[in-house]
Amino acid sequence: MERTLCIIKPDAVRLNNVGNIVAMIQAAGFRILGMKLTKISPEVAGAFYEVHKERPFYGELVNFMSSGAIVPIALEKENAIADWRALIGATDPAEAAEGTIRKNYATSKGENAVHGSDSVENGLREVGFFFSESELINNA
Ligand code: 3AN
Repeated sequence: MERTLCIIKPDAVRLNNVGNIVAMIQAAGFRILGMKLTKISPEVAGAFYEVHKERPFYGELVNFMSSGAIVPIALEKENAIADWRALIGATDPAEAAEGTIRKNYATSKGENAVHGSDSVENGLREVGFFFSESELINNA
């Protein structure tokens, strides 16, 4: 079993797409271990995206991710990392395949509806960033 962190980003929350995205998550067979509606400060967003600190879009990304409510969701599934990235689609919604979350709900490369962890190691680390182990429901 692998874990990945989904974050429903402020654009998708503002457009009332939380329910639609959760429905796609559940239809694809992911188990939801934890889910919360929250808002993060620029400092917390900056810490979460620390790996992108040198990228030109870092400031924009931090501003966007702290601009409104987000919904972090801890997901578990066999092959969760690759399967979640396949379900969310390409970073740029213009390149995302039909039937993917970003194709359906993302507006641009920066405001692209959802986050997904990029490795098994980062999946565990990122789930831990938003959830303590005692908050996760492991026996549903
Ligand atoms: P992904 O989210 O598909 O793993 P990454 O890891 O390349 O993509 O980028 C992390 C986040 O940074 C993206 N989800 C997106 O919000 C933002 N981002 C990536 N590329 C750009 C860009 N060219 N302009 C603005 N924001 C970007």
